[in-house]
Amino acid sequence: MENESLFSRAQRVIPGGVNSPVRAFRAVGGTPLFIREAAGSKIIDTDGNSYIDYVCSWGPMILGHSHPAVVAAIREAAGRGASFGAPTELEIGMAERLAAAFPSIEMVRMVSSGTEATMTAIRLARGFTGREKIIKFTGCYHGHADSLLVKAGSGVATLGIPGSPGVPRALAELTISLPYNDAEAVRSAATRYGEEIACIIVEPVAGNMGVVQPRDGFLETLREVTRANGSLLIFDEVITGFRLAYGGWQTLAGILPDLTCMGKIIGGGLPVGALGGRREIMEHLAPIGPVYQAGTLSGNPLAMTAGIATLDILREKSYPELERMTEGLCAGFADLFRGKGIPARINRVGSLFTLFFTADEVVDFETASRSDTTLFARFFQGMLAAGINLAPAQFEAGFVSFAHTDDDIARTLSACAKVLKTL
Ligand code: HOZ
Repeated sequence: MENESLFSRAQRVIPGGVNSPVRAFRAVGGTPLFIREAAGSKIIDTDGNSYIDYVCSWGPMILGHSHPAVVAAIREAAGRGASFGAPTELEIGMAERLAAAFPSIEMVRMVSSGTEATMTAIRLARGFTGREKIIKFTGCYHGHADSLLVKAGSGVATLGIPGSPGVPRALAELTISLPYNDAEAVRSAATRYGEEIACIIVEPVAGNMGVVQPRDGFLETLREVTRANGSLLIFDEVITGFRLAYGGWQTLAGILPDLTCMGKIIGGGLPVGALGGRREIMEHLAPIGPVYQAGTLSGNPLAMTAGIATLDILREKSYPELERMTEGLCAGFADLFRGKGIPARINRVGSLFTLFFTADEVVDFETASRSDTTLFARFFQGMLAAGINLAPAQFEAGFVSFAHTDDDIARTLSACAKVLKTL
């Protein structure tokens, strides 16, 4: 078995055998798939097994894997040089597209990952306001910068590391974590800390505790409170950007943050991140302003090319069609679980979904944590054996792409029906 031998080999030279913890399958057991190639809605592992893929590289592959136009654009750009450490016209094209798609963005700084985007956003908010405390929400994950690794979601929640060793206590104490969707908690924190708060950062639709939709009024409260006390509102749209609409959740909801963090889709599968916002704030970044940030691979020409090719195709796509497909999948899951009498809650927003193994409504990390993660692991393994690749942890989102077909959905539901008989 090639996967197993690669995993043993990997563990000798890479901590846990992986370069990002959730991939190690710790939450579900077994051997991670080592991927050989992928096309459309399918990934193929090194043993030659093909899977319908609902991870989609954790979001970026919204057009499906190896989209021919994106591949051609990358090939062509690679022939002109992989990195220059100097500006290119591509970066302007990307910034213009982002500014046009996000109503709150006037200026953009490209970076190389979502973590870099949120880390820079926090530094900028602190530099702009001259304040140090930040508010985040328990179970939201904004990458692994020190200030943000407090009661975080995704792998941090999966592995049960609420505050990571290595994060200085003095820094962690500046991060206040509140329950997601709890407007009252936000109001009382604002009353208590008021003008000490530099910013509130939030996933406008949470994806890293599993998918959780913001309650009516929650994001509006964040906007109101930050405006009243002079702090900045940061939307982390790394997952939601170009996933739910051409633009972000803000495009749909009409709530405009001061800063927006992006990543994933805007790199078309290549490493990328971006930070955007109002000119008066963005101009606090070096070289105009004093808030320092830099990167050798920032605005990398291959990443810009893949991102621009992806965005230009996406602009012509029908998001309602993607949503229809995902709705069909989730309705099918719900019927099957109901039919078997297995408690499940399926949260879906657009083409993002999570199947929680709990009878209770999931509105925040506390309710997400009530899921039966042992049952989730058995379900995951059953689905994988049946050729369906779901995220290997309960506190993650599933992703449907434009390459998924009705046949993929039907095959997924038929696999699910068989797996449920074994649970
Ligand atoms: N933190 C990512 C999920 N929310 C996982 C990234 C990866 O393993 O590629």
